[in-house]
Amino acid sequence: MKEQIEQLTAQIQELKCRTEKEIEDARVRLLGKKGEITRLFEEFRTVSPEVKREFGQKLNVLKKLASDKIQELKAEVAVSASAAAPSDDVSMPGDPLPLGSRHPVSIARQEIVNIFRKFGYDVAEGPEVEDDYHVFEALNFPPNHPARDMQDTFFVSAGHPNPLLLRTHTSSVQVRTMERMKPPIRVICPGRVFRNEAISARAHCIFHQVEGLYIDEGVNFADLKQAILLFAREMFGADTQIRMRPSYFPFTEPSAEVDVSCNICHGKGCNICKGTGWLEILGCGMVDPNVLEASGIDSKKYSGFAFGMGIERIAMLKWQVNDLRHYFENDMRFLREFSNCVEV
Ligand code: 2NL
Repeated sequence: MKEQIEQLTAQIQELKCRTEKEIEDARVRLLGKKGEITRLFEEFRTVSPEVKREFGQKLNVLKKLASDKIQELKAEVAVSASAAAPSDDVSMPGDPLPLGSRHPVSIARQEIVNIFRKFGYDVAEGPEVEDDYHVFEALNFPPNHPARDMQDTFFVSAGHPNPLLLRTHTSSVQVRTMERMKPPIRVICPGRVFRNEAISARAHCIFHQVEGLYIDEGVNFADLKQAILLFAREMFGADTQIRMRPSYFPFTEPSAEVDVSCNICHGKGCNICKGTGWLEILGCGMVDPNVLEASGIDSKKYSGFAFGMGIERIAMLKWQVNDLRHYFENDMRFLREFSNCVEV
């Protein structure tokens, strides 16, 4: 028995395997139910009591040697298998990242701006925190106009002769453009505006506007009407009609509100146009001479028109969204509806 133990010890120390199958065969041959070491343990039961202790220890050492060797061989084969495996193919396409999409207000703004860029307008931007002068004073707002009230405007610093406030329209950007440039001026001003209003399906305290301004010698109301008609046809379709209703703004005279023919019912009357066949899209007018003069433009030589529209409102009409609050709540089910809309 002693010889057998020595032989097996040498054999195990020398043991070499190249595959998992060879390791498993060796394990079964040594430690399996009918394996050589298992058989020695059976034989051990019959040895004389004087040598039992000696052989017991030797057999335990042998069994441990065998199982350690099997583990060691398994680890070696695993390492060489991974080294031999083909390396990662770096030319494989990567896992796609889920892409977000443009917000509908952003898509509508881009469409509006692109239409006016085609007409030759430049784009101008300006600060959201403005002063009273550029938002109200230079735009011919009388001193006690309700828009100048805390009720309607968010003030940043009050009690100052020219307080800071959050702009209530982007006209202030056009005022800054008139101060900086000589006519001809053709400019479009998209941006975020703020009004102290209760939030509802039709109003929000933060929303977006595009305003436009055109100043040159001899600009008249017919030019304004044609610019708005061409814009409406680009935005809502080639068969769109417009109508103008007299209105009032402190900064334009005369002023008008513009409706487009309802692109849902084509004049028959539906719940979007409330049975009228018309939808209001913007306000406009001829720039008041006081406004031109306040920014250093000679109102005897130059005239101009201006217009302003709410982007959310245009986007609601274009995509038949019935509640403005959808644009601010970031509900993914709503936003995903626009994932295949791209600007023109
Ligand atoms: C509306 C109406 C309007 C203007 C904005 C403007 C700007 C300057 C001079 C004169 Cl610098 N006018 N802007 C004119 C008429 C209407 O907006 O309903 N906006 C949502």
